[in-house]
Formats: sequence, C-alpha cells, structure tokens
Amino acid sequence: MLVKVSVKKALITGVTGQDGAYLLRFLLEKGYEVHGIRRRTSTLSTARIDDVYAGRVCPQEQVFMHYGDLHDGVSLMELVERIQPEEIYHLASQSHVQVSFENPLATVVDNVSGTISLLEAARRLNHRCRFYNAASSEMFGITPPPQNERSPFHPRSPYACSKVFTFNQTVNYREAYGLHASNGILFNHESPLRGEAFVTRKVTRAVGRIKVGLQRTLALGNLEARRDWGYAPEYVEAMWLMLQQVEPDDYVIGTGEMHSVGELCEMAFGAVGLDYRDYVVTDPTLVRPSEAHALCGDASKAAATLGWHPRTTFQRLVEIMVEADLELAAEEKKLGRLISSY
Ligand code: NAP
Ligand code: F7E
Repeated sequence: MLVKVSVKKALITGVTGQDGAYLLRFLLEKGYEVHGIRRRTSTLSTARIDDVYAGRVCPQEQVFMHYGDLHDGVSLMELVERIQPEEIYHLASQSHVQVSFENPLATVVDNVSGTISLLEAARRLNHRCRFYNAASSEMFGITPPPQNERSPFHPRSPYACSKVFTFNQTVNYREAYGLHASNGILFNHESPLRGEAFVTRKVTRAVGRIKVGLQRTLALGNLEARRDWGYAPEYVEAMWLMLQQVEPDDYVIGTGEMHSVGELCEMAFGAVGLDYRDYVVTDPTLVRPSEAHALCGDASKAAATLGWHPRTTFQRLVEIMVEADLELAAEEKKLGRLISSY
C-alpha cells in the first residue's frame, strides 16, 4: 500500500527575484512543496527560476506558479486560502531605493497593501500559517552603525518608509492576533542573480564588459556610501530559520563589515587587474535626494538564537560576482549582442 507522506507547503511572493530564486531552491531541497507568485509582465521575468520551473531541478509536482500582483489583494487572499500554506515568505516588493524616489506612490502602495493583504490572509488560516516579512536595513537610514534590533528607524526614502510600515504591521499582527509573524531586517545581500540596477551587480557587470572590450566607462553616483554586503544564498537560510523558531521575532541579518562603493569598485576592477579610477565616472543624476550613508548589521541576536552566521567574505563575494559576469561578457562578445540578464 502506498502511504502519502505529507510535505510542508510554502508560498513565496517575489519568487522571480534574487532572493525568491534562492529560497525556492533551498525549500525544494528541504522537500517542501513550493508555490510561487509571479506577476504578469510583457517580457518574461522568470529567467532566474526557469530551470526549476521546467522541471529540471525537481519533480514538477513539487513546484507550482500562480499569477498575482501586490496591489490585487483579492487575488492574493484567494490564493492563500486555496493553497493553505504552512509558511508564507513575503519577498515581493518594489525594491529599488532610487526608483522609489521617482515612483513614491506606486512603491508605497504596492509594498504596504500587498503586505496587509497577505498578513490578513495568513491570520484567517487560524494559526496554521507562519509569516516572514522582508523588512530592510534601509529602515535605519541615518541611525549610526552598527545597527541592531534595538536601533531606531530613521528611513531616508519612500522605499524605506514603506518597509517601516510593513515592519510595524507585521509586529502588530503578531501582538494583536498571535500570528507567528517575523521580520527579517536584512542588510544588503548580493549574488550573480542580483538585479543589474543595484550597485554591486552594476559594477561587476561593467568589470566583465570592460575587461573583454565591450564597454569603456561606468557611471556611478555616491562613491562614499557604505554598505554591509553579504552573500544572498546564506540570507535565505536565515529567513527559513526564523520560521522554524517556536516564537516569532525580528532579526537583523548582516555580516558586521562595511565597505564603501569606492572600495567595492577598487576590489572588483582589481580582481581583473584594472584600476577603477581609469573607468569610473560620477554622474550627479545617480545621487539620491537623501541617502543612508552607513549601514552595518550587528547580527549577534541571529547568531545566538538562530545559530546563523555569515560564511562568505566580502572579497569572495566580489570574486564570485566578477567571475560570473566575466563569463557572461565573454558569451556576449562571442554572440555579438547584449545578453539581458536580470
Ligand atoms: P528583487 O530581486 O528586486 O525581487 C523583487 C520581487 O518582487 C520580484 O520577483 C518582482 O517581480 C516582485 N514584485 C515587484 N513588484 C511586484 C508586484 N507589484 N506584484 C508582484 N510581485 C512584484 O528583490 P530581492 O533582492 O530578491 O529582495 C527580496 C525582498 O527583500 C524585497 O522585498 C526587498 O525589498 C527585500 N530586501 C532585499 C535586500 C537585498 O539586499 N536584496 C535587503 C533587504 C530587504 P518581477 O520579477 O516581475 O519584477
Ligand atoms: O545602492 C550607492 C547608492 O541600489 C547601494 C536593495 O536591495 O539593499 C538595496 O538597497 C549604495 C547606495 O542598494 C550607484 O547611493 C552609488 O548608497 O545597490 P543599491 P540599496 O539602496 O542599499 C537594501 C538593504 C534593500 O532593502 C533594497 O531593496 O550604492 N550607489 N552609485 C549606487 N547605487 C545604484 N543602485 N546605482 C549606482 O549607480
């Protein structure tokens, strides 16, 4: 007689993004049945997960994709009700800080309303569902580093303001309804799957193209800004660990090390024997109206409670990204055309 072993069901919003793609693989490896929410876009946005989706990474009955959009609360709630996930990882958001200055309303409305709809949907599952909210180190803004769970928020962009709201809303659902809802206050985390509009990937992509002769200069904004950059696959593990705890809580996740954008350039260009000062130009239009100047995470609570520790150094992270983007650039050169990445 065949006995059907029940597997845990997880729902990931933002499954087509950097973190969604790593979390999807992580949960599949743990044996979860994973449901992902993607939105309809005129050009396909599933490149990061196509190998999974096509059934090459896992059996197709282990992964399911659904259309949904952050501003369509009705369909989000209907999806949660239908899927009945034990864990929701809410990662979808307009996640680009600079863009949030240009599209403040869309950023805030989507980020905030999507989170409320999902929290409300989780609440209606009557304690059968745990909830992870992707909060952000950007919430600390100009609070001096190092920042931890007790540091005050001083958001410096529409994006950061929206994340403060979702953070508080998540805490409120925990306190008001006893929902197992946790906030991950993640500092910047990067990888070869990082979107090309974020500074690490913008730099490593340019390094690859400049090295093979396909690009001459790289325009950047504020070279003085300092960030705590970690390796994304390790950060999705922290999300999962938060939902495995008996009690829900909020955790800072970061490496505790901070570097400037200038140092990032020095290391990335240096990795292929180039001096960034010969290629990087500054463009005032890329400087933000207000900036979070220095962010550095003190993740000692996550270390003590979750047993989470960063493993990849900044130097190794930069090497991983430069190596991947050198390969991509070499492929572009061979094909004679730009390969649109993420
Ligand atoms: P990302 O690569 O920009 O991915 C964002 C995801 O959200 C994509 O799947 C995107 O879909 C989806 N999305 C955006 N707007 C949507 C909408 N209106 N409806 C449905 N889906 C929508 O971001 P990430 O780096 O993976 O980050 C994941 C989450 O963590 C985000 O909430 C981000 O704000 C937060 N966070 C990130 C970092 C970091 O350093 N990466 C640090 C702290 C917090 P498309 O693919 O269709 O665009
Ligand atoms: O900028 C400076 C820029 O866009 C980092 C998101 O995942 O992490 C990310 O937000 C720094 C900033 O990331 C350029 O001014 C200089 O100081 O890579 P970024 P971010 O703004 O820190 C947080 C934790 C999130 O939550 C967000 O979702 O680099 N910078 N020149 C530049 N940044 C960009 N993008 N482009 C430049 O040309």
